[in-house]
Amino acid sequence: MQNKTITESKKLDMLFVQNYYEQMLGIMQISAVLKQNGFTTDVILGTKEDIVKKILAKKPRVVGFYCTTGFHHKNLAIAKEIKKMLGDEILTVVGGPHPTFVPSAIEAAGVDIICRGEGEQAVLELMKALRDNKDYTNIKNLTIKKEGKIYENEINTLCNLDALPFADREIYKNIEYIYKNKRYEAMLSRGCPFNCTFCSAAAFRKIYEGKGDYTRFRSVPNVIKELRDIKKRYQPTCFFFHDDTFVFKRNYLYEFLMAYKKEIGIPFACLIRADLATDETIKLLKDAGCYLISFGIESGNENIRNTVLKKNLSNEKILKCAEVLRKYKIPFATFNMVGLPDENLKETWDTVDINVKAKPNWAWFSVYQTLPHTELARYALEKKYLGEVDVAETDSSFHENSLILKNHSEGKKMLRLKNMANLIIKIPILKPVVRIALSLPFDSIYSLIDKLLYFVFYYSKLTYKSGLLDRIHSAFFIARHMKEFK
Ligand code: B12
Repeated sequence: MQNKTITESKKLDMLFVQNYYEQMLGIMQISAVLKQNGFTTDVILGTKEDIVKKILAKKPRVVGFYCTTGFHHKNLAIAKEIKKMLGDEILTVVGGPHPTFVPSAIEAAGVDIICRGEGEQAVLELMKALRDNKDYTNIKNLTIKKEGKIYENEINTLCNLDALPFADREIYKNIEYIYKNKRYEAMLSRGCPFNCTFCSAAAFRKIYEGKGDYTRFRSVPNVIKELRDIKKRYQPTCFFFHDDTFVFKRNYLYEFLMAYKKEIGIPFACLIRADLATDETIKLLKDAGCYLISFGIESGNENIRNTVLKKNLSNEKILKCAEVLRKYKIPFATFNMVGLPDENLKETWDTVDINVKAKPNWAWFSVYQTLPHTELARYALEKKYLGEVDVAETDSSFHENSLILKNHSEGKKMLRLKNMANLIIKIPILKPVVRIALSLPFDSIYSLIDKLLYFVFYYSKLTYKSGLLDRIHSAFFIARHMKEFK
């Protein structure tokens, strides 16, 4: 009955819902596979109300949500609402890291299917089954709720990245802001080989045990061909490579950088691990056009960084990396977290202090949120920093607050210091003033300072916009849409 309704009229096959105002590779990748097989796709974003309205107007065959932990509240609420209105006329599929680690998401009202892990093959098989009126309850990576029963299927082998079609950028043609953005997101690999306790990488690897090499690279010619296509078609001003660690495989990287310099030659940004970037590597990155590097410090306290977070990275290596980046004049940003298990205000100061020494162009300070199935989330539970149910209740804000900080006697001060960290990094003599300010409840002023500094030092200088108007326009866009994503 359900499939009959779906196939009666020609409709949009798959409508993706995303929670971020940038190109998302997962969605573009699935869309490319679907279009290659004759299916139609589109993507939307906005407030909950906007999204519901758009879904009702487009009435696709399937609505697919990209869902990270924290954003599941909004996505599941939308799924519930549209299912209430459209019933069997529509199927809802939730994919991405959240359902991968919290498969109980299938039980939520309004969710028909969840996808665990990679979605290309699974979604394609689902769409084909729907088109051909065939059974879709046995597709690998999918858990399906149908007529009151739940069908859980095993995880598929990992896909061969070179066999995938290039990401479908055209899916954004109806979202002007994303479509016109001249910064292009790309990846050369999938899967981080390290075991930091706060990150989902180790949990992903576990799910894929025995299913192939979790850390995989595309061949250099395959990546270059895609970048060449993008360059010709869209004239990007820069690329952003989101690989977890761009510098992990040195020979591969050098081969890529040589080809990139010769055939692409436009500025690019990437993420590295401080201890993998030698003087030679950074010199080559600069030479190939790298204009921005980001790397994780996470905590300035070595005990927390290496014992609690298992990052396995010394202060010395961090400061050395910063020095080499300055030597080759590559602007850089660091990633830092506040509110980690075992962290007190003293350790938050350690994080500020190491950044004062490293002198990054921008230091991202976010609030640590426990991610499901990570070692650190288990540790936080064991040490009673939060209660059992709280892990899946993670908030979408990685900048405002967390359960750990709310329960912490110094939590307020740690949050204030987070917001004034870049002020101290830029003007270290202000440290005694900030120390006093931590006891004063001017939280909105501290948050405003943070936003202003972000605009001046990161946004306007390092995001590679095409001109002043472009910068102002996108700053307004982001400010206006920031709240929508919750
Ligand atoms: C690039 C990136 C970003 C970018 C772009 C966002 C994006 N997701 O594309 C930016 C910087 C914006 C970002 C922001 C954030 N990120 Co991030 N990010 C990544 C990173 C490094 C790569 C993502 C990627 O492009 N992968 C490649 C594509 C091909 O894989 P994929 O996105 O997983 O998609 C596949 C499957 O998930 C599935 N799938 C995806 N979407 C859908 C949709 C449907 C319908 C279906 C069926 C399947 C499906 O199929 C896809 C193809 O196989 C990952 C780490 C990683 N290695 O995955 C972290 C990661 C996704 N981020 C993470 C986090 C926590 C965040 C933030 C919350 C951080 C913050 N401080 O604010 C925000 C949340 C933003 C948001 N609204 O989702 C976590 C999520 C963990 C979790 N359990 O949810 C990850 C896993 C890293 C980690 N620390 O563990 N991120």
